[in-house]
Amino acid sequence: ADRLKDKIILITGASAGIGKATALELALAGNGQIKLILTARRKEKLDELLSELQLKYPNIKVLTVSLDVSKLDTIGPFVSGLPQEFADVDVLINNAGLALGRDEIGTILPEDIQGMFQTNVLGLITLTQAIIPIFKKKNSGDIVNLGSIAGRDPYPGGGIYCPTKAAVKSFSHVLRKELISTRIRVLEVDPGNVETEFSNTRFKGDLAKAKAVYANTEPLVAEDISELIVFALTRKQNTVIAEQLVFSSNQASAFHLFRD
Ligand code: 8X3
Repeated sequence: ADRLKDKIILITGASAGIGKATALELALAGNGQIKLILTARRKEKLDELLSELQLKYPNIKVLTVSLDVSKLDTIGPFVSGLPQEFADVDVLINNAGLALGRDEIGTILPEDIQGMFQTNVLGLITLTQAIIPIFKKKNSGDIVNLGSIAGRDPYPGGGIYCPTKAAVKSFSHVLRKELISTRIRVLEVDPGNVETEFSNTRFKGDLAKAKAVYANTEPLVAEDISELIVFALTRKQNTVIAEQLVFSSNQASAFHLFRD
Protein backbone atom coordinates (compact mmCIF):
# COMPACT_ATOMS: atom_id res chain seq x y z
CA ALA A 1 0.00 0.00 0.00
CA ASP A 2 2.86 2.35 0.86
CA ARG A 3 4.29 1.78 -2.58
CA LEU A 4 1.22 3.43 -4.10
CA LYS A 5 1.07 6.34 -1.67
CA ASP A 6 0.47 9.70 -3.41
CA LYS A 7 1.06 8.19 -6.85
CA ILE A 8 -0.60 9.88 -9.81
CA ILE A 9 -2.05 7.10 -11.90
CA LEU A 10 -3.50 7.58 -15.39
CA ILE A 11 -5.85 4.90 -16.73
CA THR A 12 -7.32 4.81 -20.25
CA GLY A 13 -10.57 3.00 -20.91
CA ALA A 14 -11.49 3.44 -17.25
CA SER A 15 -15.27 3.56 -17.77
CA ALA A 16 -15.81 -0.21 -17.66
CA GLY A 17 -14.19 -3.63 -17.59
CA ILE A 18 -10.54 -4.03 -16.65
CA GLY A 19 -9.90 -0.26 -16.57
CA LYS A 20 -12.68 0.41 -14.08
CA ALA A 21 -11.77 -2.62 -11.96
CA THR A 22 -8.16 -1.41 -11.89
CA ALA A 23 -9.20 2.02 -10.61
CA LEU A 24 -11.14 0.39 -7.78
CA GLU A 25 -8.38 -2.11 -6.98
CA LEU A 26 -5.74 0.65 -6.88
CA ALA A 27 -7.89 2.76 -4.56
CA LEU A 28 -8.31 -0.25 -2.27
CA ALA A 29 -4.61 -1.18 -2.30
CA GLY A 30 -3.57 2.44 -1.81
CA ASN A 31 -6.20 2.97 0.88
CA GLY A 32 -7.50 5.99 -1.04
CA GLN A 33 -4.11 7.75 -0.76
CA ILE A 34 -3.64 8.03 -4.51
CA LYS A 35 -4.51 10.38 -7.35
CA LEU A 36 -6.37 8.87 -10.27
CA ILE A 37 -6.74 10.32 -13.74
CA LEU A 38 -9.59 8.37 -15.27
CA THR A 39 -10.09 8.68 -19.01
CA ALA A 40 -12.50 7.13 -21.49
CA ARG A 41 -14.89 8.24 -24.18
CA ARG A 42 -17.90 8.01 -21.86
CA LYS A 43 -17.46 10.80 -19.32
CA GLU A 44 -20.76 10.04 -17.54
CA LYS A 45 -19.53 6.52 -16.73
CA LEU A 46 -16.30 7.98 -15.35
CA ASP A 47 -18.26 10.38 -13.17
CA GLU A 48 -20.31 7.49 -11.75
CA LEU A 49 -17.04 5.77 -10.90
CA LEU A 50 -15.73 8.99 -9.36
CA SER A 51 -18.77 9.13 -7.05
CA GLU A 52 -18.30 5.50 -6.06
CA LEU A 53 -14.61 6.10 -5.29
CA GLN A 54 -15.25 9.27 -3.30
CA LEU A 55 -17.94 7.56 -1.24
CA LYS A 56 -15.53 4.78 -0.27
CA TYR A 57 -12.40 6.93 0.08
CA PRO A 58 -13.20 10.50 1.13
CA ASN A 59 -9.60 11.64 0.64
CA ILE A 60 -9.01 10.20 -2.79
CA LYS A 61 -8.22 12.66 -5.59
CA VAL A 62 -9.84 11.80 -8.90
CA LEU A 63 -9.81 13.64 -12.19
CA THR A 64 -12.15 12.41 -14.93
CA VAL A 65 -11.45 13.40 -18.51
CA SER A 66 -13.28 12.49 -21.68
CA LEU A 67 -10.53 11.20 -23.93
CA ASP A 68 -10.74 9.07 -27.06
CA VAL A 69 -7.18 7.82 -27.56
CA SER A 70 -7.97 7.09 -31.21
CA LYS A 71 -8.16 10.87 -31.74
CA LEU A 72 -4.41 11.23 -31.79
CA ASP A 73 -4.22 15.00 -32.00
CA THR A 74 -6.15 15.34 -28.71
CA ILE A 75 -3.54 13.39 -26.73
CA GLY A 76 -0.76 16.00 -26.56
CA PRO A 77 -3.09 18.79 -25.43
CA PHE A 78 -4.66 16.45 -22.84
CA VAL A 79 -1.26 15.66 -21.27
CA SER A 80 0.08 19.22 -21.39
CA GLY A 81 -3.26 20.54 -20.09
CA LEU A 82 -3.39 18.35 -16.97
CA PRO A 83 -3.97 20.48 -13.87
CA GLN A 84 -0.81 20.97 -11.85
CA GLU A 85 -1.99 18.64 -9.10
CA PHE A 86 -2.19 15.77 -11.60
CA ALA A 87 0.52 16.74 -14.08
CA ASP A 88 3.47 14.77 -12.70
CA VAL A 89 2.13 11.35 -13.72
CA ASP A 90 3.77 8.31 -12.03
CA VAL A 91 1.90 5.42 -13.61
CA LEU A 92 0.39 5.04 -17.08
CA ILE A 93 -2.05 2.18 -17.60
CA ASN A 94 -2.64 1.73 -21.34
CA ASN A 95 -5.87 -0.21 -21.04
CA ALA A 96 -8.11 1.27 -23.75
CA GLY A 97 -8.53 -1.17 -26.60
CA LEU A 98 -11.11 -3.07 -28.56
CA ALA A 99 -11.84 -5.80 -31.06
CA LEU A 100 -14.26 -5.14 -33.92
CA GLY A 101 -15.68 -8.19 -35.67
CA ARG A 102 -14.31 -11.66 -36.38
CA ASP A 103 -14.39 -11.45 -40.13
CA GLU A 104 -11.98 -13.34 -42.33
CA ILE A 105 -9.23 -11.49 -44.15
CA GLY A 106 -10.66 -10.33 -47.46
CA THR A 107 -13.96 -9.33 -45.87
CA ILE A 108 -12.85 -7.09 -43.01
CA LEU A 109 -14.47 -3.66 -43.02
CA PRO A 110 -11.99 -0.82 -43.58
CA GLU A 111 -13.47 1.07 -40.62
CA ASP A 112 -12.84 -1.94 -38.36
CA ILE A 113 -9.21 -2.17 -39.48
CA GLN A 114 -8.80 1.53 -38.88
CA GLY A 115 -10.71 1.46 -35.57
CA MET A 116 -8.62 -1.28 -34.00
CA PHE A 117 -5.25 0.04 -35.14
CA GLN A 118 -6.15 3.59 -34.25
CA THR A 119 -7.04 2.78 -30.63
CA ASN A 120 -5.02 -0.33 -29.76
CA VAL A 121 -1.79 0.71 -31.48
CA LEU A 122 -1.61 4.36 -32.52
CA GLY A 123 -3.46 5.67 -29.47
CA LEU A 124 -1.33 3.62 -27.09
CA ILE A 125 1.89 4.66 -28.78
CA THR A 126 0.95 8.35 -28.94
CA LEU A 127 -0.06 8.54 -25.29
CA THR A 128 3.06 6.66 -24.20
CA GLN A 129 5.21 9.08 -26.18
CA ALA A 130 3.50 12.01 -24.46
CA ILE A 131 4.09 10.53 -20.96
CA ILE A 132 7.65 9.18 -21.35
CA PRO A 133 9.34 12.62 -21.09
CA ILE A 134 7.65 13.08 -17.67
CA PHE A 135 9.04 9.74 -16.50
CA LYS A 136 12.52 10.33 -17.93
CA LYS A 137 12.78 13.68 -16.23
CA LYS A 138 12.41 12.08 -12.79
CA ASN A 139 13.91 8.72 -13.74
CA SER A 140 10.90 6.80 -12.46
CA GLY A 141 7.46 5.72 -13.53
CA ASP A 142 5.56 2.61 -14.50
CA ILE A 143 3.87 1.77 -17.77
CA VAL A 144 1.33 -1.03 -17.85
CA ASN A 145 0.34 -2.20 -21.30
CA LEU A 146 -2.68 -4.43 -21.84
CA GLY A 147 -1.68 -7.03 -24.37
CA SER A 148 -3.60 -10.25 -24.97
CA ILE A 149 -3.22 -13.95 -25.68
CA ALA A 150 -4.21 -12.70 -29.16
CA GLY A 151 -0.80 -11.03 -29.47
CA ARG A 152 1.01 -14.34 -28.90
CA ASP A 153 -1.34 -16.90 -30.40
CA PRO A 154 -3.12 -15.40 -33.41
CA TYR A 155 -6.38 -17.08 -34.38
CA PRO A 156 -8.65 -17.18 -37.47
CA GLY A 157 -11.01 -14.23 -37.34
CA GLY A 158 -8.40 -12.16 -35.54
CA GLY A 159 -6.74 -10.79 -38.69
CA ILE A 160 -6.52 -7.28 -37.29
CA TYR A 161 -7.05 -7.62 -33.53
CA CYS A 162 -4.20 -10.16 -33.19
CA PRO A 163 -1.67 -8.00 -35.08
CA THR A 164 -2.64 -4.98 -32.96
CA LYS A 165 -1.86 -6.91 -29.77
CA ALA A 166 1.36 -8.28 -31.28
CA ALA A 167 2.28 -4.65 -31.96
CA VAL A 168 1.62 -3.80 -28.30
CA LYS A 169 3.95 -6.62 -27.25
CA SER A 170 6.68 -5.53 -29.64
CA PHE A 171 6.35 -1.92 -28.52
CA SER A 172 6.60 -2.98 -24.83
CA HIS A 173 9.78 -4.91 -25.63
CA VAL A 174 11.44 -2.01 -27.41
CA LEU A 175 10.49 0.35 -24.62
CA ARG A 176 11.83 -1.95 -21.89
CA LYS A 177 15.12 -2.25 -23.76
CA GLU A 178 15.42 1.48 -24.39
CA LEU A 179 14.74 2.19 -20.72
CA ILE A 180 17.21 -0.35 -19.36
CA SER A 181 19.41 2.30 -17.75
CA THR A 182 16.44 3.99 -16.03
CA ARG A 183 14.16 3.15 -13.11
CA ILE A 184 11.14 3.19 -15.42
CA ARG A 185 9.30 -0.15 -15.56
CA VAL A 186 7.32 -1.60 -18.46
CA LEU A 187 4.80 -4.17 -17.23
CA GLU A 188 2.62 -6.06 -19.71
CA VAL A 189 -0.44 -8.13 -18.87
CA ASP A 190 -1.79 -10.56 -21.49
CA PRO A 191 -5.26 -11.86 -20.63
CA GLY A 192 -7.11 -14.72 -22.27
CA ASN A 193 -10.90 -14.74 -22.08
CA VAL A 194 -12.23 -12.19 -19.61
CA GLU A 195 -15.96 -11.51 -19.51
CA THR A 196 -16.39 -7.74 -19.92
CA GLU A 197 -18.01 -5.56 -22.58
CA PHE A 198 -15.20 -6.79 -24.87
CA SER A 199 -17.32 -9.29 -26.82
CA ASN A 200 -20.39 -7.01 -26.91
CA THR A 201 -18.16 -4.49 -28.64
CA ARG A 202 -16.55 -7.08 -30.91
CA PHE A 203 -19.95 -8.36 -32.06
CA LYS A 204 -21.37 -4.83 -32.21
CA GLY A 205 -24.18 -5.36 -29.75
CA ASP A 206 -25.12 -8.93 -30.76
CA LEU A 207 -25.45 -10.13 -27.15
CA ALA A 208 -26.14 -13.75 -28.09
CA LYS A 209 -22.84 -13.97 -29.98
CA ALA A 210 -21.06 -12.17 -27.15
CA LYS A 211 -22.42 -14.54 -24.52
CA ALA A 212 -21.53 -17.59 -26.60
CA VAL A 213 -17.81 -16.70 -26.31
CA TYR A 214 -17.90 -17.41 -22.57
CA ALA A 215 -20.64 -20.09 -22.45
CA ASN A 216 -19.81 -22.91 -20.02
CA THR A 217 -16.20 -21.82 -19.59
CA GLU A 218 -16.17 -19.97 -16.25
CA PRO A 219 -14.26 -17.02 -17.74
CA LEU A 220 -12.11 -14.65 -15.80
CA VAL A 221 -13.69 -11.38 -14.72
CA ALA A 222 -12.18 -7.89 -14.84
CA GLU A 223 -11.17 -8.02 -11.15
CA ASP A 224 -8.97 -11.06 -11.80
CA ILE A 225 -6.86 -8.97 -14.14
CA SER A 226 -6.87 -5.78 -12.09
CA GLU A 227 -5.50 -7.73 -9.11
CA LEU A 228 -2.52 -8.73 -11.25
CA ILE A 229 -1.96 -5.19 -12.52
CA VAL A 230 -1.89 -3.95 -8.95
CA PHE A 231 0.36 -6.85 -7.94
CA ALA A 232 2.91 -5.90 -10.60
CA LEU A 233 2.73 -2.21 -9.66
CA THR A 234 3.25 -2.89 -5.96
CA ARG A 235 6.39 -5.04 -6.23
CA LYS A 236 9.54 -3.33 -5.08
CA GLN A 237 11.09 -0.87 -7.50
CA ASN A 238 13.76 -3.29 -8.67
CA THR A 239 11.26 -6.01 -9.63
CA VAL A 240 9.81 -5.95 -13.14
CA ILE A 241 7.01 -8.40 -13.84
CA ALA A 242 7.61 -7.94 -17.53
CA GLU A 243 4.76 -10.12 -18.78
CA GLN A 244 1.85 -11.95 -17.23
CA LEU A 245 -0.10 -14.42 -19.43
CA VAL A 246 -3.39 -15.11 -17.69
CA PHE A 247 -6.04 -17.75 -18.39
CA SER A 248 -9.04 -19.12 -16.57
CA SER A 249 -8.55 -22.76 -15.63
CA ASN A 250 -10.68 -23.78 -18.62
CA GLN A 251 -8.41 -22.10 -21.17
CA ALA A 252 -4.90 -23.10 -22.29
CA SER A 253 -4.40 -21.16 -25.53
CA ALA A 254 -6.45 -19.02 -27.90
CA PHE A 255 -7.78 -22.36 -29.24
CA HIS A 256 -7.92 -24.61 -26.21
CA LEU A 257 -11.08 -23.73 -24.42
CA PHE A 258 -12.89 -26.41 -22.44
CA ARG A 259 -16.66 -26.06 -22.25
CA ASP A 260 -18.50 -28.31 -19.83
C1 8X3 B 1 -9.06 -10.83 -25.62
C2 8X3 B 1 -8.84 -12.30 -25.71
O1 8X3 B 1 -8.90 -14.39 -27.13
O2 8X3 B 1 -10.71 -12.83 -27.46
O3 8X3 B 1 -7.93 -10.09 -25.85
O4 8X3 B 1 -8.53 -12.32 -28.28
S1 8X3 B 1 -9.28 -12.97 -27.21
